[in-house]
Amino acid sequence: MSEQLTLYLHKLSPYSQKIELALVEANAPHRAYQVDIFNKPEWFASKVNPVGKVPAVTYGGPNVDPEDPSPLSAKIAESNVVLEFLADIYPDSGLLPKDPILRAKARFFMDATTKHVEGPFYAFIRGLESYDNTLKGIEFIQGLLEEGRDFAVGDHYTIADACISPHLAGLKIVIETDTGKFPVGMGYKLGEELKGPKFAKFMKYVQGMLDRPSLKQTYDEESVITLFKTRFTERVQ
Ligand SMILES: N[C@@H](CCC(=O)N[C@@H](CS)C(=O)NCC(=O)O)C(=O)O
Repeated sequence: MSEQLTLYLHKLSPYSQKIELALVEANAPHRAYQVDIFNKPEWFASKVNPVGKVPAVTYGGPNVDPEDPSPLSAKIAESNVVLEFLADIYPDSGLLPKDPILRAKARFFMDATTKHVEGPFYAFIRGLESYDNTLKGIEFIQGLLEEGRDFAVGDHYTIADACISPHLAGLKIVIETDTGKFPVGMGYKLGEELKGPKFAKFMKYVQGMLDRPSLKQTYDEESVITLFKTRFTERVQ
């Protein structure tokens, strides 16, 4: 029998969704516990993740109430670390390829996503910088994609795809609804840039990721749009 795995998440957190995607793609049995991140229970930081953020997982130990995790289970946090962990405990899932070169490429893709897309993209949504760095990051990611392939690396869904997909879903919202603290129209303008021939390979990859059943199963677009609209309301006119 496999070890118990409990995922602590928030339904609208892109970092949590990375883990849900990997779990669904690996068909991995697990229990999910929703943490109210706006009113966090005291036990969460003291017993699960000292940093107090989702996602986090407990692994192993007895099957207990998620609100009272066992000291015998391992506690693992940071979405990219958890993704690697899932690939380790499900070595036959394809979450990481077997080939060491492709494994390195998947890790490089994750690192590039975190540094060059995630950071600039959320800075843009928050109205802290223009979309120039986001576009540069997307160009960098596009350069890593191989023509004619559906996935970030190799010919199978990996943690590299899980790492970027929630951000691609957020990007879709921004370019289709212009929601964010950036000056009015900049979300649409970013969309126009991305729809040009220069970004055709990236946009094909985006569509493939957004069409996956795992994405649809783990994502509530309307609620994320509402969250974006309420969190990112004061706009530069
Ligand atoms: N670098 C972290 C970021 C996690 C993160 O920022 N989680 C947010 C939700 S999207 C959170 O838990 N916020 C609650 C808080 O900071 O108190 C990761 O990749 O796991």
